[in-house]
Amino acid sequence: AKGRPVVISTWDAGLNANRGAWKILGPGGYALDAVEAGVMVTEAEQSCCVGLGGNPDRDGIVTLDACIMDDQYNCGSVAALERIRHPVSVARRLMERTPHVMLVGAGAQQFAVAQGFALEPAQLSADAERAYKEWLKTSQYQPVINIENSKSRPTGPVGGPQNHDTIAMLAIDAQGRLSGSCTTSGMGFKMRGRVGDSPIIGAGLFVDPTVGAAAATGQGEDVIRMAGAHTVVELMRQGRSPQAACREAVARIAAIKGAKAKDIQVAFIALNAQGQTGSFALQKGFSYSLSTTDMPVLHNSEFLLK
Ligand code: SD4
Repeated sequence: AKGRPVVISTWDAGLNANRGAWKILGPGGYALDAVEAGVMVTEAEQSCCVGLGGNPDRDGIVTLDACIMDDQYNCGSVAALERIRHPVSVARRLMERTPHVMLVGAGAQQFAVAQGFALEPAQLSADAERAYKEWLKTSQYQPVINIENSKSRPTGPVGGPQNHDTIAMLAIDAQGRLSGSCTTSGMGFKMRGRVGDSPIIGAGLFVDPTVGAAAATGQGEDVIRMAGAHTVVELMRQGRSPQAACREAVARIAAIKGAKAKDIQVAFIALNAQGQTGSFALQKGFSYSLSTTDMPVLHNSEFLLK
């Protein structure tokens, strides 16, 4: 529906990302441009979990996952992409300039370079280097709820968000066009080649312009197994509010996991075609950033396990 623009994104990193998106949405720009520019802000920040400053896989290599989807069922995705600063832009280029939806690993990097994206040094950020050395002491793969590695990354960037994670963003522009994006370095110290939900259309992100959009963060494997973002959109299609749809999807994951639900975090954000938003998490601690003006507001999400 035509009206005021809205942007919703995951975690506190979403505040800066939303500001980036609003520069485009505020003056009447296109939602797709906004969700790309928005998460590019986070990709460029030094953080544990998004972009080249992120924590590496267990072999010490940073591999990035990202995707984007517009208001006409077009989508693009890259997974296990190395040494490229803005994976979301590579995903968009793939969507717009090729007949394909998804490229992975060396092929994704080859495409990016051919499109003029710079091949960055393979070097880890200082924080990631420290976290990786710490992790190597035990080499245990145990994701920490909410922030897979806040304990190993206590010192965030100066002035930057300390607590952030995968960024997913959904936007509707003044003309009522919906778009979404998602970008991450994935779970810290993951197995080499592991791909999470974030670059998988229908799991980490889904946009149906006639219904709404949804995105996920948290333990990607558990989002993939129930087609998370697509499930949220289908629940909205059946008449649920964005909030109720997110809650029902989280409840489904909790039912699938049973007693193990307490060991993971998953969360969804949603935005319907009328501009209404919702969010729901499995555990306490998920926050999301919402913009309906140029001043983004951080909200604590409702959650299931009390
Ligand atoms: C993944 N969903 O790779 C992402 C990471 C994330 O909280 O959101 N972590 O599984």
